[in-house]
Amino acid sequence: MKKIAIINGPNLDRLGKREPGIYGKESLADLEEILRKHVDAMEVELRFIQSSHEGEIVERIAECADGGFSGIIINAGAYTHTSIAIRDALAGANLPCVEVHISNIYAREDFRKRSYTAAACSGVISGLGLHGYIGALDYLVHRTPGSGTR
Ligand code: CA2
Repeated sequence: MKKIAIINGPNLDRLGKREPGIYGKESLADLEEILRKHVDAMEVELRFIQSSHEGEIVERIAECADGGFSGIIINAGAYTHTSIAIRDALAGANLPCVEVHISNIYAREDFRKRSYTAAACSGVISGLGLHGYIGALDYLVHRTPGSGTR
C-alpha cells in the first residue's frame, strides 16, 4: 500500500469561496473527493493536510518522511514564494514530491514566478486547475524508482 500526502498551504481552505476566476469553483473538499475516487481501485492511501502555518507544514513534511510515505503533493500557496524552511523540509524528507499550483504562476505577478520550494521537488505542475493534483498523483503512483526522476 502506497501512502501519499497531499499538503495544501495557506488560504487553500478558502478554495471555491472566492476568486473563482483564478482558482475555480471547486472546494478543497471537492478536491479530496476527486482524488479519493481517482485512487478508489488502487492500493493507495491518501492523507490530506491543510495548514496556514509554515512551521506546521514543516512538521507535517517531516512526519511524512518518518511515516513510510511514498510521496508528497504540495501546494504551499504563498509560502511557495517565500519559504526556505519548507524547501529545506522537502529536501530533507528525501521523498519524491510534486509541486502543484492551481493557477499558472508564470502568467501572474512577477513575485509568483519564483518558487523557493520547486528545487526540492521532482517537478512542478502549474495552471491546470485541480487536474494538476491528479497528474501529480498518477506520477507518484506509477513512477519507476531509480529511473532518473526523483
Ligand atoms: O495557484 C496556486 O495554487 C497558488 O499556490 C495559490 C496561492 C498563491 O499564493 C500562489 O501564488 C499560487 C493562493 C491561494 C489562495 O487561495 C484562495 C482561494 C480562494 C479564495 C481566496 C484565496
